[in-house]
Amino acid sequence: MVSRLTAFLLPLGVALAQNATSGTPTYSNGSSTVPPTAVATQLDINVEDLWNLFVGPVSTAAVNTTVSATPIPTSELVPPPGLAYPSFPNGQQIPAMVSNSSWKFPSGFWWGVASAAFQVEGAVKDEGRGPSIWDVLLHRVTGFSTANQTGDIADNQYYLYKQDIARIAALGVQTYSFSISWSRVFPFGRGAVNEEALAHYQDVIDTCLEYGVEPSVTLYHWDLPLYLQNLYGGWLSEEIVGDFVEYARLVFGRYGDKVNRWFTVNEPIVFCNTYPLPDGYFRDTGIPKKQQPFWCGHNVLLAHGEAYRLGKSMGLNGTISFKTNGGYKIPLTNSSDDALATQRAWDFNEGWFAEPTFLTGDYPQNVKDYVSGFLPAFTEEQKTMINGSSDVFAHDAYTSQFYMAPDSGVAACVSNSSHPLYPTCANSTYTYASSSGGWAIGAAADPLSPWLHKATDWVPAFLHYMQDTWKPAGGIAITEFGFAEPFEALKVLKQDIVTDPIRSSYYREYMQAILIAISEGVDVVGTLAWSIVDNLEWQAGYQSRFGIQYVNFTTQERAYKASFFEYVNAFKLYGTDPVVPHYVGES
Ligand code: PNW
Repeated sequence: MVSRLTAFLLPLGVALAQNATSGTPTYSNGSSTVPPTAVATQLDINVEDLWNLFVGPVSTAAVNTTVSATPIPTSELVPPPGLAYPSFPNGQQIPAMVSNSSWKFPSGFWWGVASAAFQVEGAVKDEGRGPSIWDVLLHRVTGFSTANQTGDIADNQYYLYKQDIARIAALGVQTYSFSISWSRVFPFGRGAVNEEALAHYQDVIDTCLEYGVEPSVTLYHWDLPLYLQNLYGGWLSEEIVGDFVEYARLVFGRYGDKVNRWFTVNEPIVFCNTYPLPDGYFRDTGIPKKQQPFWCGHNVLLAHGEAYRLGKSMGLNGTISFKTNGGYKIPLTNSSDDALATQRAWDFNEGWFAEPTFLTGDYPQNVKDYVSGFLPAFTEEQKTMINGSSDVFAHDAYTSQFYMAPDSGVAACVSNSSHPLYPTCANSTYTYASSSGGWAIGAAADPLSPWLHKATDWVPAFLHYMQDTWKPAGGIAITEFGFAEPFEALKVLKQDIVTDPIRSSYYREYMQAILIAISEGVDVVGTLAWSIVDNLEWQAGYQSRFGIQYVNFTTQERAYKASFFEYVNAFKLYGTDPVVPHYVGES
């Protein structure tokens, strides 16, 4: 018999039958008999089997039913003392210490906090959820996360969402942006629908509306249904396009009348670069490892484009957008090779997805030169479908970075496919050139998030760059930004943890940077702070913390950090629309 454990490695769609006369199994793909070694089976597998075979036992939380919310006591809503000061304002600037009258967030500006299903929900096996690739990565791949921590319980938001929504409502937060777990709705990613999951998200959306918070939904934030990875290689196969579109159809159909802002995929620049997945845990597609991110990107663009067109044809009122990510890219020196390298870095990151969706329906030339060697070219029809398929330029813009040519130069790298920096052929650093003093670009975040430095002084230039380069008709939204205070997980006292000076100044200065850019004519339409609560920071586990609320992962208690007040304060001072707290009780 074909082992159940190895079945996923073999081609599917070939039926296994017992030979009635000899008792030996024969294998048929419907037209001819094939040798047993090349054979797979159509396993009649249920969700429990998927868990048992590929993930194993999971932990469960003490609280495992939905908890009602209680009003947030006024004593918790007292802002902290000032933690940041403007630097040496001269006489003319002194009024700006209170408020700068030339700054304003326009009416209709939307702002809030964000999360993602796998990072906050926990309850991974409850109410029919199927496993995602992340359950396997964190349970089975030793060392994949820093301390081998899993998403099994996380913030238990699957049951605690009412209080989490109440807590942001009490500070007057306007939007909660969360993602739906695809493998809750379709435990196999396709086929049977799990109505319990749909009822759950219905209630999350209704609870937001009840507490005066606008729900905003991302369809895919990295938690690919495991079954689809093992069936056809997940994002590496064009088969995913149809499955993603059916998932979008169901979710748009159920919640389309209540959600104003949709995001299809979160940061394919990141999740496509998680391919190749670790050897031996998932189906091997045979696609060369170096090509895999680009096959993923190809299928993401098709899946997103079709889902966008579907949403529009269904008459959704709200915006539907694609979420890109990445920092501002600054040439390290003014050499022409550093300029070339910087352009290649834009092209192989933001440009890879932004140029097709906003400008041309196809890749930047530098990317095309590389991928045309193996990817199918987009047809004219596909290009038309992809071009113009994002209503807002939704960018997760945390930081900035310097770029420079590889030591051997850009040209030598581009013509050498075994160069370690090929095909991007750009080097990067967070440190100014030694001729400029060799300083860090800004304060470093937690060492477990080494890609992140506070570089808020580059944000106005970055916002201009986005507007000038991709010319989004619906404006720019910063759909994630945030900071991991260094060593926060090592702090012991709650009052020390919630006093987060670097994150606070990050939010203050980031909001100032947006106000400056708006006053200079950049069309910024919204911001989402990452994250509503400390949560599972993927491979960094619970050690690197991005919450603007603290979470005690033993008791699941939450507490506002000083940075949360800093963020909200920007809208109190400079918002056109009032900040309206909801669900505040007696202290
Ligand atoms: C985002 N970079 O990822 C994700 O959407 C979140 O799930 C995550 O928790 C958050 O940022 C904080 O890490 C990013 O290297 C990962 O520039 C890496 C980068 C940016 C965003």
